[in-house]
Amino acid sequence: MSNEDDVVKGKGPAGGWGSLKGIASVSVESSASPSAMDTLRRMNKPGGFMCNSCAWPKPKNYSAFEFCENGAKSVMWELTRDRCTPAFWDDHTVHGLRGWSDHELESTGRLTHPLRYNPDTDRYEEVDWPTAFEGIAGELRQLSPEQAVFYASGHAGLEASYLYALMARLYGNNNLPQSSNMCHETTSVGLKKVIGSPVGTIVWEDLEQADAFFFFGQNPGTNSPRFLHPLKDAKKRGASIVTFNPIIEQGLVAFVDPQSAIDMTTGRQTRISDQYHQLSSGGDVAAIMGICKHVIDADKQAQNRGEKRILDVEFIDQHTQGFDRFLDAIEAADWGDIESGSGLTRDALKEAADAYIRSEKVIGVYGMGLTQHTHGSVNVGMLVNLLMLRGNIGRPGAGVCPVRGHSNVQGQRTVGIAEKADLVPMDRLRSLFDFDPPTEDGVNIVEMVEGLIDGSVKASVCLGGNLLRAVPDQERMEEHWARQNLTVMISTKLNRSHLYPGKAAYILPCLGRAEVDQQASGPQAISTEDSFSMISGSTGHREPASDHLKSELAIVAGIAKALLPVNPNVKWDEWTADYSLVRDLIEQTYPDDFGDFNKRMFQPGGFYRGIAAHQRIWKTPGGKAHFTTPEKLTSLGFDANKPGRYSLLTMRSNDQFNTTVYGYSDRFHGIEGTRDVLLMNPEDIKQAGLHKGDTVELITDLDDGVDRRLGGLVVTPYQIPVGTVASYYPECNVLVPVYHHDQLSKTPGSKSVPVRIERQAA
Ligand SMILES: Nc1nc2c(c(=O)[nH]1)N[C@H]1C(S)=C(S)[C@@H](COP(=O)(O)OP(=O)(O)OC[C@H]3O[C@@H](n4cnc5c(=O)[nH]c(N)nc54)[C@H](O)[C@@H]3O)O[C@H]1N2
Ligand SMILES: Nc1nc2c(c(=O)[nH]1)N[C@H]1C(S)=C(S)[C@@H](COP(=O)(O)OP(=O)(O)OC[C@H]3O[C@@H](n4cnc5c(=O)[nH]c(N)nc54)[C@H](O)[C@@H]3O)O[C@H]1N2
Ligand SMILES: [Mo]
Repeated sequence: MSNEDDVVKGKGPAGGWGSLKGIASVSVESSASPSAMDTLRRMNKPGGFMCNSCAWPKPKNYSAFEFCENGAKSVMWELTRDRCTPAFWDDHTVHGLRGWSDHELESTGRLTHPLRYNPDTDRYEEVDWPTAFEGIAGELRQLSPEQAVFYASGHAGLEASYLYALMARLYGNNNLPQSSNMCHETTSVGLKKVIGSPVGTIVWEDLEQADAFFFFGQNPGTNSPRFLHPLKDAKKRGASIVTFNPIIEQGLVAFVDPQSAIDMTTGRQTRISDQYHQLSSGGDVAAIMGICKHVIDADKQAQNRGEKRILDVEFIDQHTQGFDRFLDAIEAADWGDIESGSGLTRDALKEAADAYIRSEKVIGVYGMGLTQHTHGSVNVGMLVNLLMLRGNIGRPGAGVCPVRGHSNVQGQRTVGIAEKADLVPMDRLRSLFDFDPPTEDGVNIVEMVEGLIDGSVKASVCLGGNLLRAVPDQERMEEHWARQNLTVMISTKLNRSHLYPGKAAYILPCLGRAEVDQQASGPQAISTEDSFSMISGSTGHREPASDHLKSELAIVAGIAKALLPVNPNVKWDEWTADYSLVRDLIEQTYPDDFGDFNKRMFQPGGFYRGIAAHQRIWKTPGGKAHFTTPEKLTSLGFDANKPGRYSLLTMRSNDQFNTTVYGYSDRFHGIEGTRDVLLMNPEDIKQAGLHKGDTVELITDLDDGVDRRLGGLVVTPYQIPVGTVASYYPECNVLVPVYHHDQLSKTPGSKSVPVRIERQAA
């Protein structure tokens, strides 16, 4: 790096006083009520409510404060005393609000009343619930079922999600795309392809036994901070942590436990990563190939010396297929290609391989850094290859750990929010509800976007989320979105998706997870599934933000009842009155996963729904786990060596949850007061004839006739590999072409977008 002093660096450690300050600042910003702290104490514990932020599991033996900076911010944000009432629209028009930032829109506070858009005044106006339900149903009834889409962001609980999927199928389609289509669809498809299970294989106890954690493109400090506690414990018992990430993430460097009085007063830090490999964007296939090559070498040497094999030959023989072909590819792989593809040296990869070989039990952790690439599924397959060489799947202390995003994103898939018909037990639905479920696959997000562009999608119902801001090709999408006959958003806060209303448009405000959900039979609990497939009950205790809110389940049932013909087996009112009846239906539909659902949902730590690959049962064609052989040593879908082209990685700040921007302090990345930055290696800055502080525009470097650009970004020298640049999501979504996605799962390639850079007048 040319001038070390100039390089912006993150401020660590993760946790510590920084995290308490972070919570405090959101508490002030969001004007959370003073009693919010009491609510936080109930979080993630039996009898309390489950965090509405990420899907990281809860331990059985919980501590006094079983929450993190991230979760606390998310709850405070929900418990704000600010309200966005119908009177807000006296002063604002929909078009006028388009100039507002994501932060400003959500800062208006909780939505309080159902609203309908009035095109004559360009404002949303209060509407009563029955009128809203009838209006929505009327629009949907005029369409043929394939023209409407039912999106879900991973917030809503299992009960509401089950009914939402049922509503779509009774209406007549499987158009049930979900936020995971932009996220871990690579896992749902790519991991399932190789091990037969679409989710991770580890459970909490495995975290307590692992000898090593290999992190590929997952950032626990920002995105799943409670993970840092088991990592701290792992370090105490001498486990190794090896990280592959283009960016230095503070949470993977050091941690001060905010729950430990001693650590907090002495500032005692736990060093997290023993090795930190700053590979190039999209360099994982090459990096893992290099590690595998070293492992194979070590195995040969062990054989020559007559020592114990390094490979788990028995596992490979009994449990896998495709090994010989993969072995040929390892032998054939050229070190020059591995080094240039990964941006790492042969020696660095040897160091990683040595740690891998030394460790009996290894967990491979991954996130968006693997999934969001043109060849994201190949990445996932490669990580599984590495783990399988030494039998590191389906035994205690070992396994694959995709860290999921939204708190119930995995669970929604489990209970039927799936666009692929064969993932759903349609026969059971047929016999339970006496109808013919649709057999054709529905659309995923990419196909929905294509349908919006070509006009075949005419109505969108959104159970949570901010889809229009989260999707690729976002700017192009806005005009198409607004051309729909109907847009319906079930939301807690105002966001950008509300500002492009369809010809008929409704915002339906719902209860938050921490709030009391009072129904005819009494207060209701809901349930969620975490990243380890544990199901937990959740009970809200707070007074609702407004008397006019309905629960997500009641809203879904309200629309469904207005929309669908009467069916004696379909009892929307009874189900709304008593959610335990819905859990009975879930149990009847998925008896293997949800036995004794109502009885077990409040078990500390939740109940395990059981994952086949965890027990080395491979639900693949052939009944074995598959080694996969990559065609190329990169997960990029473009030539990264073209002069003037960079690979753009879209990143998250620790002051945001997806499109919800709490504030402008990203201390872990050392960026304060702005999000309009472009992180670049100092060498790249020099090469491009730029200087620190220049204002530049990013232009998507693909020749498809569409001009995609994002300006106003300030050049910021950063510790990031040459050729890789970074800027924030969701702002960068205007740059991601909709067809730029993982080949297998269609997950958008948001971590490697080919861009060029142009200087702008300041
Ligand atoms: N505070 C907070 N928490 C969140 C969220 C949030 O926005 N804010 N979002 C939630 C959701 S929905 C999700 S899905 C998860 C996302 O959580 P993560 O999966 O951690 O997602 P990201 O932070 O987008 O990316 C992870 C890491 O990948 C690295 N990376 C980028 N490109 C590459 C690459 O080519 N190779 C490798 N090895 N690494 C790469 C990035 O530098 C980053 O550190 O977090 C959830 N939790
Ligand atoms: N370039 C780029 N694009 C990305 C990503 C990336 O890394 N880079 N990440 C992708 C990922 S991983 C994901 S998961 C998607 C996220 O996409 P979404 O899930 O669609 O977006 P969120 O920002 O999580 O949604 C925020 C909104 O949800 C609503 N909300 C909050 N809580 C609740 C609740 O309890 N109930 C209901 N009904 N609504 C609620 C609020 O109105 C809030 O404005 O974005 C994807 N897009
Ligand atoms: Mo996500």
